Amino acid sequence: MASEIDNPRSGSTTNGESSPCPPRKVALITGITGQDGSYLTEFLLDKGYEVHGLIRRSSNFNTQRINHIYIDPHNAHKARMKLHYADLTDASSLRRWLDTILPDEVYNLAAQSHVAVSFEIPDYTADVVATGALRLLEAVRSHIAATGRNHIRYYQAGSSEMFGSTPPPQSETTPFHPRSPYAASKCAAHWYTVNYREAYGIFACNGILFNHESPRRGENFVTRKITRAVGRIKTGLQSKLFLGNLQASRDWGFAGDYVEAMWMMLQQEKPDDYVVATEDSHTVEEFLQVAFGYVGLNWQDHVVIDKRYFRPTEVDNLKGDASRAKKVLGWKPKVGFEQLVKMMVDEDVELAKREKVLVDAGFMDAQQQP
Ligand code: NDP
Ligand code: GDR
Repeated sequence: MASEIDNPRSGSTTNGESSPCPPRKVALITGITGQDGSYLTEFLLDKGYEVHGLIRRSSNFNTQRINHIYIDPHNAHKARMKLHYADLTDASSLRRWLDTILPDEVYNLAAQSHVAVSFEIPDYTADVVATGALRLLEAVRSHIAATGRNHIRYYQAGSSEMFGSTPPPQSETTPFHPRSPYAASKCAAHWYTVNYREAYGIFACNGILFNHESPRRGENFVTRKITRAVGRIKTGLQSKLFLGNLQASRDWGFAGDYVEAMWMMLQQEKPDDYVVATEDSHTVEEFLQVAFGYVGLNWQDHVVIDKRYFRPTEVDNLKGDASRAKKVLGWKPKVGFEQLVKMMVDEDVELAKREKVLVDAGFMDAQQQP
């Protein structure tokens, strides 16, 4: 699915005709196949951008979240989203695509983003999340030095996990106290980004985003794990849901709202770092209550606590203070907690109904669970 690209700076439209319009803005996104990458791509395409995504090789297709906006590159005049093979662990690929694509904006969303998994594969997590960000920043720096394209802007996907055990409310001035290899790696990426801004004058921003969810959320994050289970229990495909710590609190927003904040940061006069959050926090147990209650189920009848899902060190309480983003960017979330949970449950009930058709027809094993 990865494509050869046209040169977006050729001064002509993608169908080869000359155009009096200024050239489209060009964005380069790492992590385009992830939850945020898919929403950001839709958002930027709507704004008229040409979007280039770096995808990594996998033995199965990993483009499910963006298939609906993919246009075969053989219809090059229609395709404004293009995909290229690269990897945050491969510095040469990053520099090569920067030199070829000539982006105006670079969004670094790629990560081994699962906190619990980062305890299992800490070395790899650091390589992708910390050193990967450094590789991309260095590629941007050397690209600017070689081409003089110093208008290029860089977004780093930072995380509320960096605050770790520091009590809420957490803002841009709250000290970091990371509680996992993932969070420590995000802290390193944060400071690399600050350093490249200060040392080389690169327009680089850290978005410190609190948890954001959607029907496209990976199925092993707690919100989606719960809403998938609600759908499957409701349709009779599953009866139990195994979870870990139900007392952790998170500031959960909608991913579609949060990608707009990423873009807004790069439209400012000066680069800066911003907390993006709803300023509203709920426990995992409260999420369970809303999700199960919405379809008339009692979560206590189905949830089983499994020690396997507890982490060596937990982040107990995250609740953001997004005053700077509200004041400077004019950003505010549109989707609240209950609306978010219901949106995810609605989609997962529909998904479970489709699964049931396959199970009933003998094409799928009902025991298969995320
Ligand atoms: P996902 O896990 O859904 O997506 C991660 C993306 O990174 C995928 O496209 C994945 O590719 C890609 N990726 C992983 N490893 C590599 C690699 N070595 N080289 C290139 N690409 C790679 O994450 P989200 O969309 O939820 O999050 C986006 C970013 O924001 C991440 O950096 C995450 O850490 C950060 N973040 C997320 C928050 C959230 O609540 N969602 C909150 C704060 C920060 P593949 O599809 O092949 O696996
Ligand atoms: P988080 O999200 O660690 O906040 O990181 P996750 O949904 O994995 O966990 C949230 C809380 O739920 C508790 N929990 C469980 N978590 C999972 N995954 N599975 C379970 O069965 C389970 N039971 C209880 C966890 O202990 C935790 O307290 C997400 C990721 O998107 C990061 O990349 C991002 O940086 C942060 O959000 C902000």
